[in-house]
Amino acid sequence: REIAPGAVHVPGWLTLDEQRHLVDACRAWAQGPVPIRHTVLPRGGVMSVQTVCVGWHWQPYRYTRLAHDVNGRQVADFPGWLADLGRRALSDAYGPAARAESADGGSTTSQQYEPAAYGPNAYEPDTYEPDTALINFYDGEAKMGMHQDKDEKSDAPVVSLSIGDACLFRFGNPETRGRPYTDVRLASGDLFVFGGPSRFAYHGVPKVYPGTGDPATGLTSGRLNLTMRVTGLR
Ligand code: MD5
Ligand code: FE
Repeated sequence: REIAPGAVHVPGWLTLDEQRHLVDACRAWAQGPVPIRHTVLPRGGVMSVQTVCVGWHWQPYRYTRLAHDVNGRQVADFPGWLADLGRRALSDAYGPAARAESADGGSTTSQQYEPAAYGPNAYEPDTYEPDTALINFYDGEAKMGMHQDKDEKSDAPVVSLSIGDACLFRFGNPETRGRPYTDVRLASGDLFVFGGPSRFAYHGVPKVYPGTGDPATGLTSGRLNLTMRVTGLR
């Protein structure tokens, strides 16, 4: 499950109920106050992915309170329940049990674990205060090229939740857009946390696998990805 130091994949982390709740919330955010849209990049390119933001609005390549590039309105507030979910995600991915597990090969008897390894916030689930979420919707053809997420002025971890169709997720390295990288299939309900040395790694989504989602989530086609971040802004 630890793909690289600080990069932890937890398959099937969300229950079906939690996935349904997130789909409902994302559907509401997609309607407004700032509707979901294909982001237009500064050089005129249009992203195939559709994005809606909560807390802070991401307009490439900065965060603002108002969506100047869409309708000028303020995005929805970042809800407390979502921050709680983010803290639970960090604690499950990085917490004592997870650390004991990776340290002693899965035995739960070990109570010895390394304290926070990768800087302030990284492995301190209780103090994690995400203030923005980017919600990406991928139809069957959408993809995301290899990039780094470096518009946040914080090195706190990013929590990523996937719902709906599975995808091919390409986890690279912090140095180059190219190899070496590790390909991981992300399915509905999966959690991925990127912290420590993996926080600024290149990554992308080369393809979505249409028809692989469970309609019981409430999403009948496409892939939803919600990432929580700390902008470091105020
Ligand atoms: C997605 N979203 O599946 C991905 C999941 C984005 C984006 O890439 O920028 O909206 S987030 C994956 C991620 C975030 C932060 C750091 C790293 C990966 N990483 O270091 O690999 O729609
Ligand atoms: Fe990204």
